[in-house]
Amino acid sequence: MAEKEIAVLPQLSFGYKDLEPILSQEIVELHYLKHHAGYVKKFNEAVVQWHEAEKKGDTAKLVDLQSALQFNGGGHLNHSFFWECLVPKNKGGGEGPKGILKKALERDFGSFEKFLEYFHSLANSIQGSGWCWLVFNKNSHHLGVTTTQNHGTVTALGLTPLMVVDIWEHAYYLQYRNVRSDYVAALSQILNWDGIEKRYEKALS
Ligand code: MN3
Repeated sequence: MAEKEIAVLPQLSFGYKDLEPILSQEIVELHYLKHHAGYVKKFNEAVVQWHEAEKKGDTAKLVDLQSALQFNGGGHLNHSFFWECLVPKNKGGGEGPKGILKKALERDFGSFEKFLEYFHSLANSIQGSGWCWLVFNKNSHHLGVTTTQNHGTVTALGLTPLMVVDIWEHAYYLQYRNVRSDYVAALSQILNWDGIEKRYEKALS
């Protein structure tokens, strides 16, 4: 065993029920306690195997472990970030950005509403499972919307993540069935724009 597990399931800043009616308690509980916790467990197991293979000098095993590390580690990081992007409706969820992020969204997308429209269209266009992101590009100094497949991360693409939405069926199927677009539209009502704006300010500094 490794001395200490590297990935740890983070505390949520809200209760399982607090995102209702947008996300049911059942969805949040399963998503957090089964799916996210599962990625944490499998990532930590892969790290232990990595250390064993390293000790043995087993190159083939090290190479084979790459995809488990990326998939489960990306799953853990992306879910941790997703939870941070959410806040209950009665605590400011969905209230759009007010300061410099509002101006930047207007500059890069025309308006906050047009940004949401574009974000929703890309989220709805993902084939299979993935994530839809609002990112900041430090080279161009512009905001962008991008998607990753499975548990791909945007840091791997050199982008700074500002906000993400989970577009795996497990994120919505129990409540929204096959109508992903309803889930994506409803989720806008619990996005934590205060936090997203703070992240943008930090990315600029
Ligand atoms: Mn998920």
